[in-house]
Amino acid sequence: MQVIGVTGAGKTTFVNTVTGENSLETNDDVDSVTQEAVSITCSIDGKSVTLIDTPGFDDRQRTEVDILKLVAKHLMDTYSSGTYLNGVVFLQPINQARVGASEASRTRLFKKLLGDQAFHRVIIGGTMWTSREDAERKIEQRKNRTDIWGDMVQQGATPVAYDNTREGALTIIRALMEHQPGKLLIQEELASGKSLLETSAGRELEKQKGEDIAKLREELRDLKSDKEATAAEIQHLKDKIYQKEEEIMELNRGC
Ligand SMILES: Nc1nc2c(ncn2[C@@H]2O[C@H](COP(=O)(O)OP(=O)(O)O)[C@@H](O)[C@H]2O)c(=O)[nH]1
Ligand SMILES: [Mg+2]
Repeated sequence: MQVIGVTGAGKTTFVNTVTGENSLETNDDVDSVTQEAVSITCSIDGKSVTLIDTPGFDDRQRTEVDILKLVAKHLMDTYSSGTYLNGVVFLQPINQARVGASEASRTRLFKKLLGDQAFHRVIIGGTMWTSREDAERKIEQRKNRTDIWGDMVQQGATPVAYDNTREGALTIIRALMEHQPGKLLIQEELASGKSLLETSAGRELEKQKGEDIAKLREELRDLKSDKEATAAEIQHLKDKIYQKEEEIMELNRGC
C-alpha cells in the first residue's frame, strides 16, 4: 500500500501509527523529513502488509520534478520486483478554510499518477481537522467538486475523516486489504516504455510548469513597464522563470 499526499499531510505519522513503531522520522516544522520513498513491512491480522511512505510534493528543498522522479522510480522498482499495490492512502490536510490553487493542482497530479482504474482502491483521508462536523463539511465540499475528489469518488474512491488514531488507521488498511493488487497508471505507462515526460503525471506536471511560466512572464511584462520596479526585482522574476524552465528540462531527462 502506498501513502501519498503533500508535505505535512501526516503520511509518515500514518505509517508509524500503523506499524506501531516510530521507525520513521516525522517533521514538526514545515520542512519535510521524508527524503526517499521507503517501504516498511508489518503484520496486520496475521497478514504481511507493506506500506510505502513517500516524500510529499510541495517540499521546500526539492522541486516537484525531483519528487515525481523519486516516487516514479520507487514505484517502478516495486513493480519490477513483482509487488503490486492493494491500495493507496491519499492524505489531504483539510484544516484550511477553502480549497486552494495548490491543493487543486497537486490533486490533479495525484490523479494522473494513480489513473482512473485505480480510484476504487484509493482511500482519501482528510487530516488535521479539529471537529468532526467541520471535517465532514470539508469532505463534502471536495466530493462535490469533480476537479477535486468528485471524479475519484464517482469511480469508487472512499473519503474518510481520519482521526489520527491507530484504530482509524487500521480501518483504512483493512478496507484496502480487501482489494486485489493492481497497477497504477504511472507503473503501467513506464513499464510500456514511456519516458517520465510521456506519462500522464509527467505531462500534467509539464503543463502546470508551463502555466506557472506563462503567469510569471506576464508579471515580468507588468514589472518592466512599472517605472518604480528595481533591477533586482526584475532579475528575481527572471530567475524564477529560469528555474521553472530548468525543471521542465529536468523532467525531459527522465528518471
Ligand atoms: N492534527 C494532526 N496532526 C498530525 C496528523 N498527522 C500528523 N500530524 C502532525 O503533523 C506533522 C507532520 O506530519 P508528518 O507525518 O511528518 O507529515 P508528512 O510530511 O506527510 O510525512 C507532525 O508534527 C505530526 O505530528 C493528524 O492526523 N492530525
Ligand atoms: Mg514524511
